[in-house]
Amino acid sequence: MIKRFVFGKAFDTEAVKDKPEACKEKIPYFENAETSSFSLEMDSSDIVYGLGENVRGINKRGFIYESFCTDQPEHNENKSSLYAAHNFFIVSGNKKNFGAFFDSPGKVTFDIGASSYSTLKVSIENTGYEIYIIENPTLELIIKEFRNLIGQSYIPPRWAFGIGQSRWGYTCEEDIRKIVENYRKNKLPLDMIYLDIDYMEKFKDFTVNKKSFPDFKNFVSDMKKNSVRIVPIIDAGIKMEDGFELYEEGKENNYFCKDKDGNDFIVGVWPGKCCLPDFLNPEAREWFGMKYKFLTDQGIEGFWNDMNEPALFYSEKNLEKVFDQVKEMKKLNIGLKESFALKDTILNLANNTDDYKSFYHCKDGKKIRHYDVHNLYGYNMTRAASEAFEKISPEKRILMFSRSSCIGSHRYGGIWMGDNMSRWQHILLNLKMLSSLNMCGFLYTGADLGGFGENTTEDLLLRWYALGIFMPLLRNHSALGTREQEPFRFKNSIEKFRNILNLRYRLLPYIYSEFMKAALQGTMYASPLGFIWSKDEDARRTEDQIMIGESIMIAPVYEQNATGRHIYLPEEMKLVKFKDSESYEEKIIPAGHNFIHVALDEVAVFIRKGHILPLADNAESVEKIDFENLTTISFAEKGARYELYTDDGECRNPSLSENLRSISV
Ligand code: MIG
Repeated sequence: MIKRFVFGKAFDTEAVKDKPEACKEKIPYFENAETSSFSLEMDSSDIVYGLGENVRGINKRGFIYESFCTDQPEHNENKSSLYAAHNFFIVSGNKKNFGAFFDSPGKVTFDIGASSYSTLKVSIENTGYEIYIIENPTLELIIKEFRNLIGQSYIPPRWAFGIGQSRWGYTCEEDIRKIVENYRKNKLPLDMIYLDIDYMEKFKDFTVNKKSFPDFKNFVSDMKKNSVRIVPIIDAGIKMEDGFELYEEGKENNYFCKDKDGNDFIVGVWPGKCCLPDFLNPEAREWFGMKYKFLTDQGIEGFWNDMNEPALFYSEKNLEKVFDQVKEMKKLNIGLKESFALKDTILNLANNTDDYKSFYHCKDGKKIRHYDVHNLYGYNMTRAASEAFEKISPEKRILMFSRSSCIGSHRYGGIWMGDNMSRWQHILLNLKMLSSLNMCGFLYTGADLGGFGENTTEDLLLRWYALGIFMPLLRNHSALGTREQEPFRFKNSIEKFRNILNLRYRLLPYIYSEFMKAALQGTMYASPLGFIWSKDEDARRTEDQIMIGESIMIAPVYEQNATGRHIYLPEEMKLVKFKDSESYEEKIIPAGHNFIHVALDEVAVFIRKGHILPLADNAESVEKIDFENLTTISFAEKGARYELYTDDGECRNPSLSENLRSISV
């Protein structure tokens, strides 16, 4: 059951489409002693799930999280905000089992037992907001009801479940042709190559650099003949440049965010000085969205939206101030205090709170301060694209995922997990994030495999793929200046990589099927063990294993030089160790605590009792997968069945019931 509580006059985030009647009674569970602050007492049995894209555990207890979308490249334990605002959590324990969604577009702070381990306190900065409380006997039902409330998750085209290769540093056609050639030559499957900012002309959105891509349309079509889709990046900031059509149109029609005096607000991002499209203004949204057509007209079928927190290197006004301050400081004898002050002055240039407080949106003729609706920016950029895609491509799905997001934008696109680093701890972080994101409606998601920042190593990349092949969005991406990390760079291990990557395509019918069921039924694609074995205390406390769909559990190795790992099985399961994509070992593992060996070139999967894992043959791209002739590995009696979802992979309104097919053993 869902109850809606309204406080003050809330800005409509449109996270919820059909709002239930507001309740007049007092909000349950929480004490609302101070204005805009809600607290509740937790006992030792309470686990707090949710909050989507954040650091730390599946159980969020013991830290303060802040919803304020931030370009945060350090995904460390001490970071309260990443790129998203996912204000939904579940408290689950002996005496409580409910979900809570704090629908507010501004800053919200979740002190989940940090200040006091037994107190959960939510503080909302805005005075108007809505809260939804969802009560149900099971976690699965809470999720279903919440997901039904916020609407169906975004569904990408099926080819977007293939393998993608990306790198900030591919600049021209030849770079990309070489990458594709290497993939194909080494028999590594591939479906997508991503274009980062260097494909543009001077980092201008909706332009293609003619020198590096003399015939872009032809290039895109060539790649597609080889079953490779080109997926370009789009940035939030628009370069201020006289004569640049996008800029001129935005300026002329007042489609940009304004300062307090009504002038275009000027910020610095990649192209230098930029203006920010006002994505909260429906007209501006439509205008920006239709610009994607410049690229779809050239055969592009997918995009990623970046820097849309929005990330600001500086604002023009603040930059002037900082230059003055630094000049002043020149006169000082720079000692301890002054040296810190100098550093802070410079560091505060980027993503400055005062800057977020000094520009405005316009909606329905009303001026709205950006800071108060900050978390809706990336959301509405994604929405701009998605709404346009319905017109541009009414029959076929278009791939869209974003860096910044907020509950609501899960209907319009997926997200990637942002700028992680080539660190072992990030494998585990990405695993935990995956299930937390599913709770909040984000299903099409994945991490930069190998790590975005810093230099990867062969073993790290192999282990990361062993998790990544289960993520709906599977992309190897890295930053400019870091070690090149395409699988074929590791000459002595190409076969190992080939085996792991091939396995993705063998698993793809299952992954797609489970993804589609989760999207169409509002369920989890990747879920914590506690969601299934909710009475099993060890299962509830397991933070490094997750279920992928109904049939399998994964337990990736995330420590360097480990030969295997500890696992906990709530019940007897069948371990399948894939050695290469064709041969595997099977073994029944009893319930309880176990240690299993998993070599660097193996992938371990646990099949749940009574369940079936369907597998396709190897294929070099998604379109070459034979979805008709599947084999199975099962841990089930004769007669057991698996309902496989298949469709044409592109239709916009897929139906669950019409696309299920029984596979039995
Ligand atoms: O400030 O476009 O997260 O994936 O490669 C960096 C360059 C801007 C951040 C994205 C990353 C991308 C990079 N971008």
